[in-house]
Amino acid sequence: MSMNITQKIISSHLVEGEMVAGEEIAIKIDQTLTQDATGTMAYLQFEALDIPRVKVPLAVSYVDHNMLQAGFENADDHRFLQTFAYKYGIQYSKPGNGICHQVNLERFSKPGNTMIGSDSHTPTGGGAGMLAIGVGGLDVAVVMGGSPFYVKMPEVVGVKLTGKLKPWVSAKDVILEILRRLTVKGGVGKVFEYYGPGIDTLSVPERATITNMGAELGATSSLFPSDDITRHFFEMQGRPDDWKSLTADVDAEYDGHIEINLTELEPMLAKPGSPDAVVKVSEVEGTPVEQVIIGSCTNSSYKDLMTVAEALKGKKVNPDLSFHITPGSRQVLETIIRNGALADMVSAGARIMETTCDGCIGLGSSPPSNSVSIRSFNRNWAGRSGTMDDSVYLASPEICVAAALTGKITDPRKLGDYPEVVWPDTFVADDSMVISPSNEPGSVEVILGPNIKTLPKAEPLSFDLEGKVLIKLGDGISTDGIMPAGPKILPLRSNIPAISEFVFSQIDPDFPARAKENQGGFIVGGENYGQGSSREHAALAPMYLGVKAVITKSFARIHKANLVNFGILPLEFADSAGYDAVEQGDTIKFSGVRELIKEGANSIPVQVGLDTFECTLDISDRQRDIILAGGLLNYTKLKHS
Ligand code: MIC
Ligand code: SF4
Repeated sequence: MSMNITQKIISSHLVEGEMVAGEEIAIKIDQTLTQDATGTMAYLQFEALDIPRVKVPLAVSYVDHNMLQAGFENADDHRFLQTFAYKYGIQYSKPGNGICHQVNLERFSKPGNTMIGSDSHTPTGGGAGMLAIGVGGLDVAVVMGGSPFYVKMPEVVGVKLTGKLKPWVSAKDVILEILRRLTVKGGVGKVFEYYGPGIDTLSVPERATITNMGAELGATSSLFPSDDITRHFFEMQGRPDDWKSLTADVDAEYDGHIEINLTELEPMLAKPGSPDAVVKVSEVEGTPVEQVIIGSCTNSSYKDLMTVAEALKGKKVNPDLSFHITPGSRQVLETIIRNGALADMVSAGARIMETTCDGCIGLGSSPPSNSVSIRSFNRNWAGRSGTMDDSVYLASPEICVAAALTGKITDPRKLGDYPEVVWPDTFVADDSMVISPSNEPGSVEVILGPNIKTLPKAEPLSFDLEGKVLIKLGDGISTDGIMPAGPKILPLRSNIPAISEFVFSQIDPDFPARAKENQGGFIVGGENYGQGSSREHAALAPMYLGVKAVITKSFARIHKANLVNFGILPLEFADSAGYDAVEQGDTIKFSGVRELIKEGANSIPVQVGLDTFECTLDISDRQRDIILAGGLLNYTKLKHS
C-alpha cells in the first residue's frame, strides 16, 4: 500500500489500534522533550510512578522559559531539573543553551523518529521529517515510564507548495497564509504534510518555522519530507549519520488538500488578538510601532538572524522604538558572534537578549501601555505580552526589521536588495551545555526547593455530579486566558496551591475564591476552548480548585487531553441551546454520570433547573477509564499494581 510520510512513521511505530482517522492509536515514542515551565510537574509526575530510569531511547530536559531569576524559585527549579535528569537518565540542556525547539532541531532531531514534548510547539521537529507532537506534561511522564503514546489517528492534509518565495517574503508568510485560510481551529485532528516542488526552495529552519506555527492551527503536527536539503542540514550540524531519506510514495493519498503557490505570496502580518487575523502588509502599512522583537521558537534561526543582520548593516534603528533580538540557540548566537553579524545588530541599536522565550511568554520585554509591538513570534492573545492593552502583530523577521528601521509597519520590499544568506560549511557543534545522565544514579540526590510542592491528588469520579457554574466564557479562550504566564505566575509552576490562585486572573480574578467557596463546580466555555499552549496547569489548577467538568461548544486537542489526564470531564453541548441556557451561578447536575461513562455513553444529560440538555462525551474507552480512576496518574498506577 502506498503511504504518505505520516502513515509511514505511524505504521512503523504502531503498538495498538488501526490507522483509521479519528480512531485512537498507540505509538512507540523515540524521543521526549520537556521545557522547565512544564517540566518540573512532568518530572514530579514521573517520580510518582516509581520507575528508576526513563524508558525512552532519548529524553531531553530543556531550560528556556523561566529564565528570570528575580528570586530563588526559578533557580531552584533549574537545580531540581538538573539533578532529576542526572538521576533518572535524561539529557539536560542548561539555561543559556537555547530555546528547546531550536536546539532540538539542531542537535537531536532525526527524520522518521516520533517525539512528544510538553510544549505545544514541539512540531518544530517536523521541519526535519520527525513526527513531533505537543502534549501535556503527564503524557510525557507516562511515556517516559514506558507506555506508548495514545492519540487519535489524524487526518493527513497534503499541502502542495509550488513556485518560489519572492525576495522579502519568507516562511512565516507561508504559515500565516494557511492560518488566514483555515483559522486557529482549522487543524484540529490533522497533520499537515508538505510536498511539491516548492519545498525544494526551503531550508530546514524555514520548514521548521512552518511546522512550528502549525500549532496555531490546532494541528496534531506538521511535517516535511527528509530529502537532500535535510541531508545538507544534518551535514552542517555534523550529524550526517542521523539523516535518512523519508518521502511520501509517489501515489500517496491525503485526506485533504491545500495548494500554495509560493511565488504569489506577499509579506503578511497577524493583527492583534489572534494568530489567524492575517492581513497583507499593505493593509496596515504606516502604523506607528513602539517595539519590535525578533526571536522565539518560530523565527530565531541562523537564516532569520543573518537576514536581519544584513538588513541592519550600516544603519540605525528608529530612535523612537525599542528593538530586541533573541537568538534561538547558543549555536546561532555563537555563529553570529564569530561571523560578525551580531556586531551589525548591536551597532544598529538592537538590544540583544538571552537565548530564551523571553517576551514571547511575557517574561520580560513587555511593551509600553497602549502601544504597537511587532514580533516574529507565534501568539498574540491580549495580555500574553504582559501588557493588557498592547497591540501585538505577528510577522516575519523581514517585516520586523523593516519596522525597526522605519518606526512604522513597512513593506520590507522597500528596503532594497534582499540579503543573500551564506550558510557556513558546518555549524559550531558544541554540546557541552547538554549534561548527560549519571552512570551511578543511586548516588544522585534530587534537590527540591521550598517552592516545589507535592502533587495534588485527584479522586475517582463520583456517582453523581452537582454544583455551580463558576464561570461562563465566550469563544476562543486560550490556555493563557485560563492560566496566565508572565514573571509573577510562571515561578509558581511547581506549586499548584499557589498557582491556582491565578486561574482566570486576567478574565475574572474572583474565580479561585468563588470556586473554593462553592467547593468546586463547573466551567462553561465556547468554541475552541483551551487553544494554544500545552500547559497542563490550565487543567491541573482548576482540578485543584474542585472543577469536575468543563462544558463547551468545542475543545482544542491538547487541552482536552489534559482535562482527561486530570480527571475533569470534557463535555461538548450537543447544540447551542444548552450553551445559551446555562448562566454563571446556575446549579447543574449530572445524574448517574459514573455509570453512564462506564457503560460507554456518548451522550450525557445535564440538568439545568427544570431543563435537561444533552452533552457529547467524545473520548476513547481508555480515556473513560482514566476519568473513572480520577486521572492518568491514578490510572497508570492501578494498571501497574
Ligand atoms: C507557550 O508558548 O505558551 C508555552 C509557554 O511555550 C507553552 C508551554 C507552557 O505554558 O509552559 C506551550 O506552548 O505549550
Ligand atoms: Fe517559548 Fe514562545 Fe516558543 Fe512557547 S512559543 S516555546 S514561549 S518561544
